[in-house]
Amino acid sequence: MTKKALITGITGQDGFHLAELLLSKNYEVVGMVNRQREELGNSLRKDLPEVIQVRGDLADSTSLNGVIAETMPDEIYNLGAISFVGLSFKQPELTSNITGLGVLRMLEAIRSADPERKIRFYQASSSEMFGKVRETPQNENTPFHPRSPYGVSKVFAHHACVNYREAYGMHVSCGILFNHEGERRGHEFVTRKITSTIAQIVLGISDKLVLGNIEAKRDWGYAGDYVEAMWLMLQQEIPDDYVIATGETYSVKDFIETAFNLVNIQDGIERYVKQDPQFMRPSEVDLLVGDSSKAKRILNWTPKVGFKELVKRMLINDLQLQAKIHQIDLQDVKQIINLIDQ
Ligand code: G4F
Repeated sequence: MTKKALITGITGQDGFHLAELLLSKNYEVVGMVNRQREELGNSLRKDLPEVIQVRGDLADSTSLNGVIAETMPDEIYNLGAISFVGLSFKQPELTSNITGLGVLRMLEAIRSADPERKIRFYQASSSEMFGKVRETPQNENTPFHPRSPYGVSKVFAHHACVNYREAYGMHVSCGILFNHEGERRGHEFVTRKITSTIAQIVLGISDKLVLGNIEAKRDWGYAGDYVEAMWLMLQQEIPDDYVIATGETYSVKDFIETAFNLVNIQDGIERYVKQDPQFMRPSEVDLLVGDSSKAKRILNWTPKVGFKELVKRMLINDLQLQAKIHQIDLQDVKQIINLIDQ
């Protein structure tokens, strides 16, 4: 029988990869889009026309009740959030409302629409919850110490999920996902900012890369690998929480150096990187590295794309994109891409 999945945050990076995966598994995929994201919804319609789009907003329980009652999906993946940590310092209330309370609204809507507890719910928890880390590497039992309004909201949402699982017997699983990137990453995130600016530098369109703290270390994986873990979590009879990570950590500086090296630019950091305090955060997460051995043991999940391959994919994608935007002959760009791909 065809399964039906509802995805919130369908217009984001993970929403796209997950929808693609579920469609390949013959799911009927319903994506929830809010009014502010209508334009992105239209472009998703071109890329993935099979996805049925419904209007709903995590800030509005009435709309959530309606979406769930109308669709009655087998699985719900809650990827919707204000997901940019930097912005959460500027809009803490909005972030708490969507990223934190929005999850409670979803849980309540499911609880009343599905008394038989048939719906399985996935919550996008985050490694930002570990914040000022208490141990390294971080696993499912590491205490939380969030360092941003975003992290605080994710901790609230995570605890609400655990509570609804325990109190009402709901099938709720949380994926504590470490940073995951790729060709569809938003330009506000550091990896995409780096690869798109370096692509511009290579093509002579830009001459500087302006960043904040480049010493911060992250465990960076590929988004396409991580959505598979989300799906695997909801295929388990017993709901649970899982850390999803590569187990390797690199600084922002390492990311920049790797990207410059791939296009054969020596001393790229000295020549092009400028620091601007506007990109610094009032409190920073200095080091993240995850231990995903539980996911490996129970879900049989391991990441496939390594760090260098991730940087390569993002850089090639941005070179092609920038060439198209600036009407640069693709033949010239192909030579650079061949160099990267060696
Ligand atoms: O790319 P970022 O903005 O990602 P961050 O803050 O680690 O959060 C991402 O991963 C989380 C999982 O751990 C998700 F929950 C969250 O939704 C998001 O996907 O920043 C990475 C690092 C930070 O330390 C930041 O201070 O890069 C540093 N950075 C330095 N210059 C910068 C910049 N970040 C951004 N976005 N822009 C800069 O110019």
